[in-house]
Amino acid sequence: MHHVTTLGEFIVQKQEDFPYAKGDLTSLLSTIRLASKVVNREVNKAGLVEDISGSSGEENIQGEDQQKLDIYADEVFIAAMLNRGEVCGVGSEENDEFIAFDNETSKNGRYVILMDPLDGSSNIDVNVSIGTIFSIYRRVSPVGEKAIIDDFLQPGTEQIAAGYVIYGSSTMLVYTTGNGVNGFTLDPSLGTYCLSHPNMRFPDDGKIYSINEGNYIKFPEGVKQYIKYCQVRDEDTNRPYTSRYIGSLVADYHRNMIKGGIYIYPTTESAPNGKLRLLYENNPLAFLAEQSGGVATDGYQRILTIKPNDLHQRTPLFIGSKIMVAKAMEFMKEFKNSK
Ligand code: AHM
Ligand code: MG
Repeated sequence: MHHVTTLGEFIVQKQEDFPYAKGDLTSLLSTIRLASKVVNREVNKAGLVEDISGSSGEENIQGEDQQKLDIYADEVFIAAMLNRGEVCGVGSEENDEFIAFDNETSKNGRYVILMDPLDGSSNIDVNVSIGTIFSIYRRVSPVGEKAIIDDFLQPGTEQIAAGYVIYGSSTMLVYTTGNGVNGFTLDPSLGTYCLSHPNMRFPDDGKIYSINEGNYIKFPEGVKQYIKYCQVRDEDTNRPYTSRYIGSLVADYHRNMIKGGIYIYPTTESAPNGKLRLLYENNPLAFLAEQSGGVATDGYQRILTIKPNDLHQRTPLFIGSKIMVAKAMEFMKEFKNSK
């Protein structure tokens, strides 16, 4: 049998690279690994078991329908964090306020985590890929006390680690601690994540553009012009490009990071800040993109330097291969003042 590096081994090896670190980030990554397997088990049963599919009948703070699996995943991750004590608080797309853990072990946790426990959840009931996205920061409040809002409202440049789990045709966990991006595929027969995609690199250029073109008439002029550019034939630049849109950010991002491409969720007339959330979706994916050689902006500026002022803040997202994002930003600049 050839040697396979498991995620557990890999996390420990990386800990050995930082002999003076206390090891709690290592344990936190192990907590995420474990919780993701629990969620994966339920995701794989969607369609078979009545009580996990479909709408819960509740709405989140953004007025969006919550699926039963959204809530289940949220509870699993929060319970895992609470029980293991590495983090002092959790901010989740599914909860109006952040949760500050109130037990002694957690109050001594040095990290906070922000997450979208189940992204792309409208795809659950139709057996299309969905994901979990997470982002880890060092707290700014004193260790030993309860977490405060400032622990969560840090710019993305302060992230210590970020990643996602994609529940796709196979389940993968992809993460960075600021030293490149590595991907692990879950071997379902062993229940173990194995290093399958070491040192993932975003191709500098690509042929795929991903955007919900149903919203076309509501897009800013720069985006409309960029879409036209993608569709025009030009052999030198490999156009026309291919349009691919799953509607699960994690899955669209993952494909583009492997094949080369751009994902855009711009502002629209009805969503003046776009749809996606800075803290739960855009920052973690921006960190992964930059760590793999890609780029992430809001159309004009780097996502990671935006200073958040609200837990559920939204920003537009232009993320992907650097040549493609640069071109889209040229159009945004050129047509900035067009109606
Ligand atoms: P969610 O967090 O409520 O699942 O919403 C985020 C999802 C992304 O995964 C996806 O890229 C986007 O919403 C799709 O939105 P739209 O249907 O407007 O294209
Ligand atoms: Mg989401």
